[in-house]
Amino acid sequence: MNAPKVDILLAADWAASGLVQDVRRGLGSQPRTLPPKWLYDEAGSRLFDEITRLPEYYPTECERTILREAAAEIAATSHATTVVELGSGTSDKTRLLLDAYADAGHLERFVPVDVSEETLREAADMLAARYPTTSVEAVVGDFTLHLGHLARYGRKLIAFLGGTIGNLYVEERAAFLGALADSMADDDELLLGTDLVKEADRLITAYDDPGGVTEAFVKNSLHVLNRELGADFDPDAFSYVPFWDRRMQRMDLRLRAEMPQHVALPGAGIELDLASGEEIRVEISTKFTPEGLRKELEAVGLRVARTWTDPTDSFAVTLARK
Ligand code: AVJ
Repeated sequence: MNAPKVDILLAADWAASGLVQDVRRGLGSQPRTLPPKWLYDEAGSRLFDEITRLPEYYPTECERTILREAAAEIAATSHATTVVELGSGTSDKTRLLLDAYADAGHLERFVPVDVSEETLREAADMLAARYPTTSVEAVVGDFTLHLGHLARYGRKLIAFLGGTIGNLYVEERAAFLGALADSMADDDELLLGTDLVKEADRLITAYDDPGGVTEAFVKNSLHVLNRELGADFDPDAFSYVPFWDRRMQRMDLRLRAEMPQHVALPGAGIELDLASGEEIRVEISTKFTPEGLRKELEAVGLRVARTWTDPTDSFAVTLARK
């Protein structure tokens, strides 16, 4: 069997030192924020997986519908022999794409990139068994830091699915897309999944499911801080506040302190005094229009070759080239 290779690009202290930095910078200043990558420890990855199966959370099914329809065409017109997936998680929907490439007969290598080593190892084993003639070369890495690593693969399609790009702030997104374009050779391709702007009701429901799975996912960030930094957050003292920021066209997911709180985070060497009603932003999820996205891609020298949307126009998958 073709045992998967797993390359670890994250330094042993990546989580420790990165989390400390992010916590000092983000929680220590106003507005208080925490980058969403810290949501994906083992429990968080499991909760996110559960979110993708909620009826209220439409993006996963919409993107799956699109990939089911578009995969054969993408594989048939693509020259790629390597498929890279950024933020690959379980690579669940990606199998539709990999199946199509495998059928088209030119998939030499699959490179899933994710920060979660456990999730990645599990996915890599499953994928290596499913695609016996494809070399699975997993990378434990941070897609905002390790794009340079990808330049070594020629003729590649870089898939960045699920709408994860929506997690980045405007400036971060521009820097990320620029670095992504830099890592691409002239005939490389980008396949980008983005959630689309839509009525606020539908958006809010998708991020505020009645079963509370999303709330548990967002609150898990406090458990991560308690465990990793010896912090003493009381997750029950916070309420979950998701709202649609119309001006910035993004969902803004926050935790609000329901009473004044003093929190020590010894691992980061800081203490916080939170007033009653004070909020911590744990995640943003930006929504796009096809036109806005086209402009952002063009700004970094990428041309849109084709955009697919699902029948409800909820989600888009865009194929772009240099
Ligand atoms: C994984 C970033 C695409 O923004 O919809 C889902 C994360 N957070 N529900 C999203 C998420 C709460 C998700 N992404």
